[in-house]
Amino acid sequence: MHEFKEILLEEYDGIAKISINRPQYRNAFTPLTTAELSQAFTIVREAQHIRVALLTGAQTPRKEGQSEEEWLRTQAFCSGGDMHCKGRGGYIDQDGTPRLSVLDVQMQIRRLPKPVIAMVNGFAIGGGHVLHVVCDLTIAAENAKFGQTGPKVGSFDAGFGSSYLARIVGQKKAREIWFMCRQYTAAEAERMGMVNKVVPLKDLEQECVDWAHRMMELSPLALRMIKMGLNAELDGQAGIQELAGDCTALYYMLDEAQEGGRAFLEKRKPDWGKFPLVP
Ligand code: 2NE
Repeated sequence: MHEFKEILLEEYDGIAKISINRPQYRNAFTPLTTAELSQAFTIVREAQHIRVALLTGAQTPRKEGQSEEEWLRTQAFCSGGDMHCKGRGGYIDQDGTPRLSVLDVQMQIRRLPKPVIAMVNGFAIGGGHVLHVVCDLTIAAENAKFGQTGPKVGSFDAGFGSSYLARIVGQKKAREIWFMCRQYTAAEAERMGMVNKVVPLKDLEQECVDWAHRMMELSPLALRMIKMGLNAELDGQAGIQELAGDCTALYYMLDEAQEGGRAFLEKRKPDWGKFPLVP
C-alpha cells in the first residue's frame, strides 16, 4: 500500500497487514519505526475498503544448518524500544529529539474504528508487549514469548501497558508481570486471558485471516460501536468523547439531523414532528 523503511504495509482482500521490519533487532522500534507505524495506521483508518488490520513482526529466513527449534526461538513480534536510541527523555530521533511516540501509536490502535489483531509470531517484550496488549485481539504462535523488561532496563509503561493489562489479566498477575520481569509462553499467556488463540507458527497468518474474514461478515458499524463502548468504560472522558463522536456521526446519517441543517439554511423552523420518537 505504501513504501516504508522500517515497516511493511500490505493489503489482502480488505485486510491490512502492518509488519515491523527490523528482524535483526527482534523488531525493536526506533522513532522512525513509530513514525511509520503512525502513518500506516492513518492510511488504514482512511482506507474505507480496509475492514481489519493485523499487526505483526517480520520474520528472518531460516539460516542454513539452523534447526527449526532454534529458528522459531529467534522470531519476534516486537522487542520494544530500540536500546541503541534510548537517551535522556526518550528514544532519540535522527534530529536528536527525544521521543516516546509509541504512546501515540497505542492511542491510534485503540481509536482505530476497525478491529486490530496482534499476530504474535515470536517475542512480544517490553513496549512490544504493550503493543499486543492494546490490540483488540491477540492470536499467537506456539513459539511466542510474552513479558515486560522495563524495570530491568530502566523503563516502564504505567499507562495502557500496566492499567489496561491489569483489566485483562487482573491486578495480581499484572503486578507479577511488571515486578518479576519474567517471560511467559503463549500457552501461559492464553491461560491469563491476554491471548485469544494459540496456533503453530505455520498456521498463524491463515488463522488471523480467518478471524478477520469472520469479523468482515459482521456489521462494521456494530463492531466499531462495541470497540468504542469497551474503550469508553476504561478511558474516562476521552473514551466517552470518542464514543460520543461516533454517536454524532451516526446521528448525522439520519433524516432528523439533516432536517435541522436544511431548516437553518432555508430560514424556517425545523419540522421535528415528522420523525418517530420510539420508546
Ligand atoms: C527480545 C529478547 C528477549 C530476545 O532475546 P534473544 O536472546 O533471542 O536475542 P538477543 O541476542 O538478545 O537479541 C538479538 C539481537 O537483537 C538486538 C540485540 O541487541 C541483538 O543484537 P546483536 O547483539 O546481534 O547485534 N535487540 C533485541 N532487542 C533489542 C532492543 N529492544 N533494542 C535494541 N536491540 C535489540 C532480548 O533481545 C531482549 O530482552 N531485548 C530487549 C527488550 C527490552 O528491554 N526492550 C525495551 C523495553 S522498554 C520499552 O520498550 C518502552 C517502554 O518501557 C516505555 C516506552 C517505550 C518503550
